[in-house]
Amino acid sequence: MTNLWKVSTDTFVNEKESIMRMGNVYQIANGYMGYRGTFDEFGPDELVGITIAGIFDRVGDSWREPVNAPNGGYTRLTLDGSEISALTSTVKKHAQNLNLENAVFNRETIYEANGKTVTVNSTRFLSADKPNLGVIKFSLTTDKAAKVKISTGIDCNIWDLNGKHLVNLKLEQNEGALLVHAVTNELGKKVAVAEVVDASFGKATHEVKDNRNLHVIEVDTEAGKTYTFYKYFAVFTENDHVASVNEAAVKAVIEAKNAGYEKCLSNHNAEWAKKWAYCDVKIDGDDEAQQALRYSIFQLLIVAPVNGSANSIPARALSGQVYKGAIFWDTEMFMFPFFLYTYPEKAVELMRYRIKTLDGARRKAKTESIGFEGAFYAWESQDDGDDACTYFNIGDPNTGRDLRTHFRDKQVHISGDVAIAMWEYFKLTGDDSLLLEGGAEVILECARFYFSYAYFQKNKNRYEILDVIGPDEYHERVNNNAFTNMVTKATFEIANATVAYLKEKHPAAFTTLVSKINIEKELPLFVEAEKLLYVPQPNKEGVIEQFDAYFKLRETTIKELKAQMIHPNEYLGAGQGLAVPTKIIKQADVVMMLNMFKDRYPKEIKKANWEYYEPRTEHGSSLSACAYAMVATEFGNIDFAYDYFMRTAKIDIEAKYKVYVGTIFMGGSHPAANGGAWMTAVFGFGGVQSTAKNVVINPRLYKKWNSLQFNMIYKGDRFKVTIGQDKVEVIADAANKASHTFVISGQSLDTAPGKTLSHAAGAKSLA
Ligand code: IFM
Repeated sequence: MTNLWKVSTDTFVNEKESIMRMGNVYQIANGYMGYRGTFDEFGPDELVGITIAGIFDRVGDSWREPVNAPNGGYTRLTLDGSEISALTSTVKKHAQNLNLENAVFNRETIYEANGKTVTVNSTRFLSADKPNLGVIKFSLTTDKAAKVKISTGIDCNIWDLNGKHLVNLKLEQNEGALLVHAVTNELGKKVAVAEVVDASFGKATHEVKDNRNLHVIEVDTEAGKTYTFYKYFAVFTENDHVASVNEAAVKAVIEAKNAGYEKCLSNHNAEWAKKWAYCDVKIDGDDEAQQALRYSIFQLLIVAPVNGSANSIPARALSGQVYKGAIFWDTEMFMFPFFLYTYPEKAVELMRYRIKTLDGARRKAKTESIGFEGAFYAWESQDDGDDACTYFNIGDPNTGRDLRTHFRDKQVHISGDVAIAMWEYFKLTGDDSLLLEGGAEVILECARFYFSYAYFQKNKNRYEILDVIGPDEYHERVNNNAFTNMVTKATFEIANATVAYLKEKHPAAFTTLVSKINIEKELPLFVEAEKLLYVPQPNKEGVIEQFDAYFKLRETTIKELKAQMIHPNEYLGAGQGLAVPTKIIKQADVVMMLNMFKDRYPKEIKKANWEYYEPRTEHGSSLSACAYAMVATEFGNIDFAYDYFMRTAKIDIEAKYKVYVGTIFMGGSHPAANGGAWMTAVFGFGGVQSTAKNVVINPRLYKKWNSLQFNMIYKGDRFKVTIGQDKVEVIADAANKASHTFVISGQSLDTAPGKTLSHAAGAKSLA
């Protein structure tokens, strides 16, 4: 029987691409750093990466990207003088697994050299309890007596896409621990890695060789006897606000060593048990879907920002430096809902990140294009909120030339996406503290940006949003993109609601804010803009035109278009891209809007647009499938929804995604799709929609599923919801503070603390 809490393989394919993909599948992380699923003996060529969240660096004119730390998990052996490595030795047997329950990676490999075998078993985790800490248990067993040399320590040969980010690297020994410290190239930020080893069977000597800071232990092994040692490594950077990163790193590893492996592991496990207690989703009757969804949730949990860090989650999470480690709309629109419903303290960090980077968004508004007011958030946002997206963000593999893309200057929906998430947090938690600590300022500055961007068409008496890119990035510089206009309208609504709320509940804070950002005179304009902002409406067939004159574009099929490609990685948008003059779109756009604003459109409109746009959608972005899946559940195409749900949920566990767009390498994990998988399960098949007033559940379970069970938080109170084929059960936690209204299949019910509510309505009864 498949263990649905484990991902495993007994195959090792000694090829670069397979090693890269496996590095993603088996990665571990703890919000502070990610460690790719590579072997102990691997180095930069195998893309070993310990990517640190929230610290970025730039070298020369290359792209700015997150910093990878020196690898404190490094170990290499020789057996009777021969190097042991999966790359060069004979691998007799191999097995590896990732335990989703606690983010522990284990590999066991039997190597053969000189007529002898050595079995290497190593287990590692990044502490969920102490975010700077990594812990490894390493064992080796030879089948015959042998001379084994163990070199273990910190490898400073670092995998970088646009590095070398660490300069003035010093390799030292300090209080029995190895220490590597350096500063980042651009800002001179201090980074330190310490490592300590606990081996009872041999004496370690210190060696610095080939840019590695090592303990060397030589052992004459007895046949069949297992030799085990433990490694503790810690990464600290100046962002940790400690007096000395060097001292903090050394202290952390010594303390961990003193506590011991088992204690570190049990503390780590206790944290993981809490995470799953809040966040697991159970699908009864479909093991494949269960495992894929659980793996998706796992991917989100491992990269949830550390409390108090005000960090966010990059589009390729902590799987490396791909996409510059930047934060896109992916976070607010695809990952944030998961945290908001299950783990609000992490949702808070994601929003604090946007508050922290508000000044960057202001700078961008002022300097982008003709210059605007307010906050224009970075399309690719890093630590300071300045835009890491370049004007030439993709290379053409046919010509080798850089393509001018307008992602940075025209994908203006990003600001509204931020404002919407900020307001959702307030709506569903009822907690206004985030608004008061900067969220309201973010919202008003986003509205201010849109007002300065909007164009008033006098003859039509309406505001229009011109010259933008919607989610479909194949069509640049279009006018009145339905998605963008709707997001803009929603931003004005939210800004006006924020003003009304603050005036009523926090008049002093409101006055302070209005005077701080000098916005009083503009507030009535937001009210007018909310009313007069144009949003494209359905035509007589019910289809909403994606942007002005989209319907006039050339009709073709994805097959026809792809047949014209000269290079398999060719980008279909930008300039002369093949999709540009056609109706083929990259990803859900109108359908994304219908999903986001589901209350505003009837089923028939959703169906008409879904049927119109689906054949024209390439799903060239991992963000696309879940939007189509969710909208399909709304009008009853459950089989299609299921296929697209599986596509979304399996993206990272299967790792069959494309790894190049144009000339740009983008092989990493897909947390937005992972969030999309959770949303499709809970919002799509579960039919859950929370409003400021109540929680609505209109289930439409997939036929194969006996039940879907998940936890959710609403207004700070916890619920366990089980949706069966003909029954919905809601258990309100006994510790809840209030009773809330759940509207299940149209019936309004109250959930008092500790009460179990059971309602005879499920997918079948609705069908
Ligand atoms: O944000 C997305 C965008 O919508 C499509 N291209 C990839 C980006 C990062 O995932």
